[in-house]
Amino acid sequence: MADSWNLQDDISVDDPEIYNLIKKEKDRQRKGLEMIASENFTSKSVLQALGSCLTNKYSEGLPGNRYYGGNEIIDQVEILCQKRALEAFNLNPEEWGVNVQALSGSPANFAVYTALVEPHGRIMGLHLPDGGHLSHGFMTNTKKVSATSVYFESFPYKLDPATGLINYDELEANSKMFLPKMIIAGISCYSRDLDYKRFRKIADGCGAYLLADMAHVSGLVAAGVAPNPFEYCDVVTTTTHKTLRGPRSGLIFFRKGVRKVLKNGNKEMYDLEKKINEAVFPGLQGGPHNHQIGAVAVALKQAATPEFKLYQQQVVSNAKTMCKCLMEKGFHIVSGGTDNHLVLVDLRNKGLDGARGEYVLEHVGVAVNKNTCPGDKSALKPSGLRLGAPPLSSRNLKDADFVKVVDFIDEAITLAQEANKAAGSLLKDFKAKLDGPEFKPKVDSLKQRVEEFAVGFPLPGYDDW
Ligand code: DSN
Repeated sequence: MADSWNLQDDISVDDPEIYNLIKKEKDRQRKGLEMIASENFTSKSVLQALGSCLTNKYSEGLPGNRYYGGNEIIDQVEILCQKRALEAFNLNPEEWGVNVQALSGSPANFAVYTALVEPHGRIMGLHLPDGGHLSHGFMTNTKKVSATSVYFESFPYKLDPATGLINYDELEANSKMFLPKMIIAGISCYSRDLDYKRFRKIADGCGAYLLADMAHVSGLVAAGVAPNPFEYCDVVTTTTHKTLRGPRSGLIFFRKGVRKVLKNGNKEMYDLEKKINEAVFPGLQGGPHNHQIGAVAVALKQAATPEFKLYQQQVVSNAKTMCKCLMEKGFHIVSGGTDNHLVLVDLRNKGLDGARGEYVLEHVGVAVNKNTCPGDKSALKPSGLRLGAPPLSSRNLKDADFVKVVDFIDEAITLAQEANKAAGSLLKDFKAKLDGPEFKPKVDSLKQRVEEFAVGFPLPGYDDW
């Protein structure tokens, strides 16, 4: 016993309630098919770093300049994490720096706005119902939903509903009138590559900073299978737990050195580093989460390996196979395809909406999320489903396995269509019908087959719990 509180140093004894809930969640993850596009299964080494003594230490400040003593080892952890972050994206430390202390993606974005946009300054991000993220400034006509829209003035850009692609022309025209201080090139649900070069031209046309929020695609970027935002952007943020396959955390990359050469030959220098570092701490956060920083460092080491590149290539291949199979089965795919790790399915031609699709899939052990599609009137009543390939690719599913996964999805959606026809228009009647005697046996049988299939693919992480 290493603890004077009569603890047994074994969670199963010290806290059986939480232990059993963790076991149940592990079982759910193992027996189901996780297809949330923003999730992944991280490695055991990352989990080991997360569960380490690094969590015990306060270290406000930056390496070499802390407000607390005893940080000589923590400094080394953070410096190594910074070094690996720059290496993972092939960045020259003379041209780019990185802050690794942001607790996750939304705090990272808010820190960037706090640093570079004055209170109530203007920003433009992709509209949330069109595939943008809350933290890019989402608000409705009745509510400023995200703090970003409370403290900054946000004007969204949108998709062309006919093509499902970003309407860059409209963004350009609106940016010339709105004159934002910052344009955000980033997505939460958009299956096509972003045209960072075009974003740069638009930002230059209105004198804005260009921020890429590459959270969804950062693993693909590190592996060179998605366009590289660093070529064109001033600042790049990312979470570390999506395609990057690390722990939950956030990174902020910022440019250093010459911003532009003026007409008179003088150089305008970037001044982002101090502003961004100070916005993170002391501006918005206290002590960094050192266990996360250590675990991010572990993930970034993995991201520099040839195996990681192969994994990301497989993620994209799996997403494309999933997309093709869905289309062959009559599903409508927004934008007509995918370039990355996700597929957005519009269920309107199936007579269903996202809530019904998500419900039936959850009941057969397939985890997805309902998502808005172009033309949806409300973010609260989305027509589609977002399906992602990263988590199942981490369980080593290949293209042929995704063909089978689509068969399961199609079978579930067909059940939902039948239940919906029999139920009438209310969601609660649909749920009752699906859970009732006519459909429950069919749902349970499909869940059983999904489970038998899923357990054939081991989960990364701890084997014992
Ligand atoms: N929940 C993540 C996503 O799905 O994009 C980010 O907030």
